[in-house]
Amino acid sequence: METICLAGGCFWGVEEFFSRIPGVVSTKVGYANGHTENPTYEEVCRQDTGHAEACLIEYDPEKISLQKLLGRFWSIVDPTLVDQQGPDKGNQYRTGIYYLKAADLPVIAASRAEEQERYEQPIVTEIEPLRKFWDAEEYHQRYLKKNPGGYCHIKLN
Ligand code: MHO
Repeated sequence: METICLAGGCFWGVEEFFSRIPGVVSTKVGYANGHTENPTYEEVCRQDTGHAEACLIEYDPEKISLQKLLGRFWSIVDPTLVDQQGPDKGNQYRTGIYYLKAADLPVIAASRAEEQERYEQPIVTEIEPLRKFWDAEEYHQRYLKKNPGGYCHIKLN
């Protein structure tokens, strides 16, 4: 199994979207690549923690490639927006692709270059190694399965 960490705005919708994709084995939401330890949701909302709301996605590369997963990712974000997705604004809602192994980087770079052709504005999606991932609180995990009809900034179907 392989893992990639994606930030695409509010992590409730991002997790629900990816959990429905065949080949995705498991998902988990959390706070990525900020500078504070053990962040809580409240801190990420109100303070300058540097963390992005993100989803850790474990997938079976024999069923879905990273390239295909990234294609799905681009379909649910506006990668030209700075610190915003949908109506949610703030640094925690920036878009990001955080990789766990360096070998993924060329695939990610190629995918971004291809996606850039669709936009006149530059893609600002952060592409970095995953330095830190703090699990979000249990009530955020699979939030939209627990709360069907809950807030979701992306189109799930
Ligand atoms: N606008 C949503 C965002 C939730 S998300 C987990 C809310 O304020 O509830 O960031």
